[in-house]
Amino acid sequence: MTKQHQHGSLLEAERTRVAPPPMYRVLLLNDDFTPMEFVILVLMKFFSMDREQATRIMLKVHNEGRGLCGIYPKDVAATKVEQVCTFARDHQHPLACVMEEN
Ligand code: TYC
Repeated sequence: MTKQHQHGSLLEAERTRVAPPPMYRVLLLNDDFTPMEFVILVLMKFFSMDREQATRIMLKVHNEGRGLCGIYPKDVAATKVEQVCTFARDHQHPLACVMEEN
């Protein structure tokens, strides 16, 4: 279909444009047992942060109870949560990771 094809007064490309996907925040939650270094490693491994960024987010979670790791489409956010939860369980840490619609 050409760009010139019209429906009503709208060009086809305008009429069929889709909404952006809903985005989800991925958050880490604080607990009293997971080692700070483990949380830093999680943020580096699954959220592609350097050590400085990861340390800043870890301390924010430690001091404020929760902290933002990233914002992603639903399937990507769900995969991050699953990866973090599995990695934490595999190492016997209670670290919790959740997603929330933006
Ligand atoms: N509060 C933990 C401690 O003092 C560190 C920690 C930080 C745990 C962030 C979880 O998401 C977390 N060892």
